[in-house]
Amino acid sequence: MHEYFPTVGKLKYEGPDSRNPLAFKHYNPEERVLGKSMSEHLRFSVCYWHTFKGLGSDPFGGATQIREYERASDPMKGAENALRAAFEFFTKLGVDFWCFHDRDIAPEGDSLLETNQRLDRIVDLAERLQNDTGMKLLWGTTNAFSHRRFMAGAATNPSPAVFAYAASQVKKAMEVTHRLGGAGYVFWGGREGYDTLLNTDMKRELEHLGRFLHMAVEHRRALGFEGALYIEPKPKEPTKHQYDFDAGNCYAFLQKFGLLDHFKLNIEANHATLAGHTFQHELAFAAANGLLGSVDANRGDLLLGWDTDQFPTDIRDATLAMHTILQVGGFTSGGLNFDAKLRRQSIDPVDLFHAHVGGMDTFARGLKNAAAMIEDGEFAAFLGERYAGWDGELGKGIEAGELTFADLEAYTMGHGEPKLQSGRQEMLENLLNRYL
Ligand code: XUL
Ligand code: CO
Repeated sequence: MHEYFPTVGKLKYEGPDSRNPLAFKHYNPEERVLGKSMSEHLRFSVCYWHTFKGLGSDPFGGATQIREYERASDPMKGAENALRAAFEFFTKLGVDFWCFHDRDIAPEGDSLLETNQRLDRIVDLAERLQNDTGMKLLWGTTNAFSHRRFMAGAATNPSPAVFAYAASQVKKAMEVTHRLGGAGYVFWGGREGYDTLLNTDMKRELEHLGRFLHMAVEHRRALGFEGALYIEPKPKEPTKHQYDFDAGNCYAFLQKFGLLDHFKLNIEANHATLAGHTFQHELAFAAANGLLGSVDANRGDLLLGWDTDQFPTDIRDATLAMHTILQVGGFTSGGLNFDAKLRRQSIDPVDLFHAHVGGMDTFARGLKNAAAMIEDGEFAAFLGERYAGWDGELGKGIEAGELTFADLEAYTMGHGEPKLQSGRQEMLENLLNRYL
C-alpha cells in the first residue's frame, strides 16, 4: 500500500532519557495512573482540518506546506488520498481518536444533494479505515462558516433560508457522525455573532440559535445518536463578538433556552485566553457547573490577539488543566483534541509528527503531575482547612438555608471581629513548582 509518510515508522515510548525526537518521553499508553491507563485518561484526538487541510496559509499568503495527497486532479480522489494519509498518520502516531468537519473530509458539490452524496462516499471509506485500524471518532461537526452563504452566520443568519441550509447540513453531519460511532458532536458558532450592532437584531438572533439547538436535540433523539452534544465557546474571531463568548456566557444561554440537560462544553485553551481567562478558569467554571465535556488542546501567544492555535507545550498549564479534569473524575465521552496547526515555516510532513509528539508528551506530564498532586493530598488538605468553617455549626447553618440575616447579625454581635487566615498564594505556587 502507498505510504504518505514513508520516513516515519510507528512511534514508540522510549522514556524520559531518550534523545530521539520522534519518540515519546512521557506518553506511555499502557502505563497506569490513578487506576486507568494513560490512553484511557487522555483520549488523544487528531483534528482533520488543521492537520490535513491547513497548509500554512495566513491572511498574507497562500499555502507553504506541500502535501502529496493534495496533488490529485480530481477533488474526490484528493479527498480519498487525504483520508488514507490521515489514517496512516493516526496509526503511526498512536492516537485512538480523530475529529472532522463535514467539509474537511469531502468537498462541496454543485447542490446539497451532490454534496451529501460526496460525503457519503468518503464516509464509506472512513468507516472501512476505522474498522481496519481501530480508530474511533471523538466528535464530528459542521463547517457552516467558510462558504459565502454563511457570511452573516448560520443559525443566527438574518435569512431563514440560510438557517434552513445550516440545519440541513447539521442534520447530515450528525447522521454521518452517528454512522461512524462518534462519541460526540460539536457546535462551534463559526459566524454566530456580529460585526456591528447597526445591522443586527441580537435578541432575535439569540432566539434563533436557541431554536436551532432544540431542533438539533430533537434530531439526535430521532436518530438514536447517543454521543454527547458540545458547545465550543469562543469570544471573537471571525466575528467581532461571538455569541458563545465563554463558558459563563454559554451556561446562561443554555439555561435560558432550557438546554442545560442536553449540552456540555468543549473548552479550547486558546479561546479561553482570547476571552481574557486562563485555560484552567474555563475548565473549572465548566466543571463547577456540570458542563465539562471535552477539550480542544492548543495554546495562543499572549502577545498576539488572535487564535494562533499552536500546539500545547506548557507543562504548567497542562498540569493545572489535568488537575481540574481529574478532580471531576476525568473524561467520559470527551478527550483531548489537538485543535492546533503547524507554523507557516514548518513545511515538512514530519513536522506534523514533531508537533503531536510534543503535545502528547506535554499532556502526559500534566497527567502524571496532577495525579501526584492528588495522591499527595497537600492541595486538598489546604483547601479543606481554608474552608473548614463551613463544616462547623455556623457554616452548615448558612449552607442549609436555616439562618437569616437577623441570625447572622446576632452571631456577629456575639463573636466580634472574624479571625483571618493567610491565603498562602506564594507557598502554594512554590508547592505547584515541586510537581513540574
Ligand atoms: C475555531 C475552532 C473550530 C472548532 C470546530 O476556532 O476551534 O475548529 O473546534 O469547528
Ligand atoms: Co476548536
